[in-house]
Amino acid sequence: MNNQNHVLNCNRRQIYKASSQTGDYPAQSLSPHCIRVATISTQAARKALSDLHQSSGPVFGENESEKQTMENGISEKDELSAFGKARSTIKGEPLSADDIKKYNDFFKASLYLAIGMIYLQKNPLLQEPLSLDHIKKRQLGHFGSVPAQIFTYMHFNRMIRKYDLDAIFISGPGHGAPAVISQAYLEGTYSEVYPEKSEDPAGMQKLFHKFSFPGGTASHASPEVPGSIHEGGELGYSLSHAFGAVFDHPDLIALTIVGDGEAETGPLATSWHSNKFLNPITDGAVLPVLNANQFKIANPTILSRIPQQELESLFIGLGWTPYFVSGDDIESMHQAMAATLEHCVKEIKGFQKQARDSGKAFRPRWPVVILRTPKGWTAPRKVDGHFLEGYWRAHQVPITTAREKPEDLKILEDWMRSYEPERLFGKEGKISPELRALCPVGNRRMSANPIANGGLLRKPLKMPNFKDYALPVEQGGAVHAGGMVNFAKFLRDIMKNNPTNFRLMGPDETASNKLDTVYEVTQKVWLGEYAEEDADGGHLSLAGRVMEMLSEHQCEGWLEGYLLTGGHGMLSSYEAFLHIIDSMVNQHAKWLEKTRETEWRVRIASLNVLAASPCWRQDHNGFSHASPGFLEVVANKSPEVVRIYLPPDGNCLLSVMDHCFRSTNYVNVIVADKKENLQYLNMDEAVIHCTKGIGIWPRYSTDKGEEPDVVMASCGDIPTLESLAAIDLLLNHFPDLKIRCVNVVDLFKLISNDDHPHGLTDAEFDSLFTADKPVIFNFHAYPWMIHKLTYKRNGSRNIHVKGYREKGNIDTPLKLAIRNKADRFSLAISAIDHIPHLGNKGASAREYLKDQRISAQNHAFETGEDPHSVTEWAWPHKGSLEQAVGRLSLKNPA
Ligand SMILES: Cc1ncc(C[n+]2csc(CCOP(=O)(O)OP(=O)(O)O)c2C)c(N)n1
Ligand SMILES: [Mg+2]
Repeated sequence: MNNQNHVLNCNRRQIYKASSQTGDYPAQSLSPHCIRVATISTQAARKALSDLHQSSGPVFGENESEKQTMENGISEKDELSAFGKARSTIKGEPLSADDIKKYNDFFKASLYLAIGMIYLQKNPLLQEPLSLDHIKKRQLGHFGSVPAQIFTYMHFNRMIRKYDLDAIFISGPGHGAPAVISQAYLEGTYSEVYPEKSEDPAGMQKLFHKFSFPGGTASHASPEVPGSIHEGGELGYSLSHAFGAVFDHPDLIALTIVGDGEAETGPLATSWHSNKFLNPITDGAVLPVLNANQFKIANPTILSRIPQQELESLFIGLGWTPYFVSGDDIESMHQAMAATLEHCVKEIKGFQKQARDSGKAFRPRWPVVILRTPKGWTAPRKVDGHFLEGYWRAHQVPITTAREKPEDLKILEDWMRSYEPERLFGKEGKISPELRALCPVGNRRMSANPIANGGLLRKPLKMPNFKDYALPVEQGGAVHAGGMVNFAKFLRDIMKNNPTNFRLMGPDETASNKLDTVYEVTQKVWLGEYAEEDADGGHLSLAGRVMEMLSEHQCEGWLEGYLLTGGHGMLSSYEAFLHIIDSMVNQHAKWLEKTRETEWRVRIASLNVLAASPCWRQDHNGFSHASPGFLEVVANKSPEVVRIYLPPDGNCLLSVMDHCFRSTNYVNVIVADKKENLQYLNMDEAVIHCTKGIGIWPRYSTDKGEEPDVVMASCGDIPTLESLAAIDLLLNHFPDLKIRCVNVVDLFKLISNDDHPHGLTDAEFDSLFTADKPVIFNFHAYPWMIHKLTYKRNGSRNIHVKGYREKGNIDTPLKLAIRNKADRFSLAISAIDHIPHLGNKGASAREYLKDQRISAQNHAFETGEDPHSVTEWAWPHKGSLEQAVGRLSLKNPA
């Protein structure tokens, strides 16, 4: 029987046995051709599933008395237990008795530090009997997640040393920060970065005291934690960050703890599919360790309460090879974990070698470890008659009554002493050189890996000159062009110039957002199966710089991970569905804000989010696709890290994007329509306008050197169009009106300079908007946002904002604007209403404009289109001043 047939005829369990016994890895014995490998793997998975169906036994808890004994002699119920001697898919005892002793000591030392961080403010080595004075008044932190994270981290250190691996650690349940901090401390990195937390009793006391304490360290794997790129405060993004980190870092392994609670979140649940986007030649690998510690804050977790075979099948279905390690017996668990991680590392290396030697990328069934350990492993099993270890009560501070009950203080002390701090740290408060030797050295320490301080690796992009892509605009307001299609050429050349450090993410919308010109230089990475039709414009490839998965979460998470490890990129998405990642962008902005206070963190490339397909052009999709509220979420973040740009036309879009791609440590949100629109500024004018961020447009103004009667302001491409059309309407009726046209590109120009570094001073603001004249402001998003930004300004009461008011359906563009009172007629009417001296003189014009508005609506209802006069509207050929003078002379011939 040849190797392929052998694999075809095995079920999963047999494959494990064969591979663990022979040290052979299934993929190495398979054809290197990717499609063939995928087919074989699929068949193996189908076989496993059909075995499962035939053997469907009782569901856990359904039939407790009837203990079903399985192939391995373990009952199904026992298999789900986190207790007992180690049970593992991979057998083997790679550790000597001496190794085990050392690993056990290291485990205890790290656990002691973790529990010390939660409780102690004095007596760090328990050299004195524990008293209330030694315990923090307010104990904060989480223990439940800690032991398994420490256990995994330290066992992977053995792999790093043995195979000289380049690795980082991602803590999915980041609330287990005591795990990563204690490891960084034991590796020496923590004291190098924070010298006051030295490796001696005084430094240890500071480490403990300042953990989760005002002015101290966060209780999550926040930016202050060396080696972290993932805070894990908001659960769900560990795997997508991990994948983002390994893209284009072919030697990197991201060891990633996934909480079994975290695994229930939408983003995490779908992130397992990231394996279909990872190229084993050019990318590194992610080794996920699902910590099935059985509980969340106060509930069991789903994945720990389904039969093991079901869980195994789930992972097979997701394209992974699951390896179980279950139990709490420390000695056997050390052996099982050591053997399993070694097997996984060899498997990863084997797959990579196969792909790299052959030059043929394929999708291996990457390994995943499912680590079933008790939550709060090594804590007392019961306190005050309640379960602690192995139950959700271990989630946060495990014993909360130590200050109130002397007997509980004693339990705490006994528990802490069980980790033997005096023996392991000695009087000097430092672990022995033998224990330290378990850690890698220098940058191989996961806490010191420069990749986790991505700014160190970031190289500025090789940027083409954006002016070379200028749209010719000889006559402002008269030329129609596709600004987005044009920007795509610039983007294409950025991607061409930067083939290994720029990625474009999109939830199936790159083409829809008119960015598909990039496919001239790169394709969409796709490690799934291929079909005949894909050759017909599918743009799929085993290697490509565009990443499309219909999950805004994955696109955003990948991009964040990529930026945090030195890359550059952009996410384009329909504006409305950016709300799906409100929370992720929120968290990333918080991360950036914190890194500003973390001096050793080097600035990373900005997160560029292009909100395309905006609310004003949703003629075919309708109401569901019109939601411009993402801007508000972003605007609430720290002003130091967020920027919002609304370029009014194609040349401004180029100028803005050039700026964003060069910037660092920001979240840049850029809003731009993808359709053909009027162009207003030539490239030189656009550069000046975008540099200022806000300005008067003289070509569309009639107030030169005089007090304006009204300021017609706009922000956003479509709102600018309607505002200019409104100016034209007004001048048709009132040729001698002094109108000032102001356009805003950089939204934060509006806010006070006390509140945002881009904000105008009051004097600057007044000189543009006046302190006393009416301002009719047409805004892209919800109108209240402009009121919020300008409420402190002198003339704030005179600012009348139009914008998206949550009205819509299948509308023509003008009809949609009318519904929201942001159309040219409504804007002109509003101007008439607010210009005091027009008074009754405005009545006939007002009536005329109302009539026009009704006719335009009727036209839309009857024909499904806007009137020609609207769709073909262009700014009259002369500048507005000359135009007005011309109209005046027609009205009053000399
Ligand atoms: C998205 C999100 N929802 C809710 C929470 C609140 N929360 C913090 S920890 C936790 C339970 C986590 O359980 P698990 O992932 O199993 O981690 P463990 O502590 O067991 O390692 C929850 C619900 C959160 N941090 N993030
Ligand atoms: Mg859990």
